[in-house]
Amino acid sequence: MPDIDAVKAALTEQRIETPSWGYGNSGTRFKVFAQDGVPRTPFEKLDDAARVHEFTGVAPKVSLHIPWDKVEDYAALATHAKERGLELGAVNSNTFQDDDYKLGSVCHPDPRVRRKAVEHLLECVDIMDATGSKDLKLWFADGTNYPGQDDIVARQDRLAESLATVYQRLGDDQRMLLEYKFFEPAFYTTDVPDWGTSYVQCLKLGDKAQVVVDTGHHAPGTNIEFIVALLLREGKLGGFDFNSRFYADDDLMVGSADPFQLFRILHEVAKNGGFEKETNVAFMLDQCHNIEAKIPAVIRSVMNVQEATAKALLVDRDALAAAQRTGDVLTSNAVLMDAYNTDVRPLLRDLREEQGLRPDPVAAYRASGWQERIAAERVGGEQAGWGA
Ligand code: PSV
Ligand code: MN
Repeated sequence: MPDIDAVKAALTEQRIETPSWGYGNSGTRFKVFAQDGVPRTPFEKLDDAARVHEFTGVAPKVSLHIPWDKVEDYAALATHAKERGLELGAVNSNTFQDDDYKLGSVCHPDPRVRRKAVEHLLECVDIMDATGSKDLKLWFADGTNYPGQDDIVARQDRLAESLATVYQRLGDDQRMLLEYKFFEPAFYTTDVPDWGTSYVQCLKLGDKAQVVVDTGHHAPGTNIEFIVALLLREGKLGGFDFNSRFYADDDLMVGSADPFQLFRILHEVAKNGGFEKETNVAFMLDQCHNIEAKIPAVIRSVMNVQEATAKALLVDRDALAAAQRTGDVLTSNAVLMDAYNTDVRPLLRDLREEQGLRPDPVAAYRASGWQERIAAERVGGEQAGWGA
């Protein structure tokens, strides 16, 4: 049986990075519903992220999105983070909200547009230098809508050339994390649609390029844990963008749609060394809270990752390996299900109390008065949201 102290130690060391855009207004293409107290600046987003860390103890890192989080002085933003016990995490590029990018960015047929996109990515690395961020996270909206619209292979070549330019610019301790998504906004071809395409591009670039698995970016029924196991085996899993989906890229709270899938993914992470510091897997959230209160939703999401992690760490791996060796299908499956069916909430409550935290982070946040305070104080100005 797994040693409970070792499980608790691993849970204490786990770090879950939250996205700056999760604190801002968001919605669908039909409507963005504004909420009271939403941050107006990247500094205020960090103030909210600090509450998530205060009540969970495991969320000190915040991913930025450029230009949504553009500021005059990035060192000042990093200091603001540090003063609140936070660090700035991955810098996410944005090459999808400019008219020039109608036919793509780094894969665009026009070299001028490709250059413009690459310049933006290089600017993101400059920002990383100023903030101390280690990861450049790339998601490209590039693709085509109609058969014949562009040359599939030529677009891969342009992608490779653009990425190589940015790769050369990375510092020794900086990484490039290449995300894939099977469709949307392009509907016929997407230039990085799957883990294989991302992997092939990263392999050519070198060790500092790794794949990001956004759990919402697969066709229904895809076995995501298989992809995770395979990437870990190849040393190419850079991190996760966690969220839940029912239909498309829904960006709902992680673990809400399919907690069993999240457990299966984290079991492969645990089994294949993905929780070891040296493996350097970034556990990030990529979510939008369109109708629910944002800060408690981020807290809930962090807790969902913790619960699935605890269950994954509780798998009796010796018993599992023994059953697998003897081809005992039923026992193998039962060992896994025993861990999944364990109620880990008491363990996590105890752990929080041992760390001087309140056992129920959402209740603690609600009782803190922060929500009322920001609703009263953050009046005037422009609330952060898509494109801001
Ligand atoms: C768009 O699909 C997306 O959700 C990607 O997953 C990125 O990680 C995120 O937006 C931020 O650009
Ligand atoms: Mn993502």
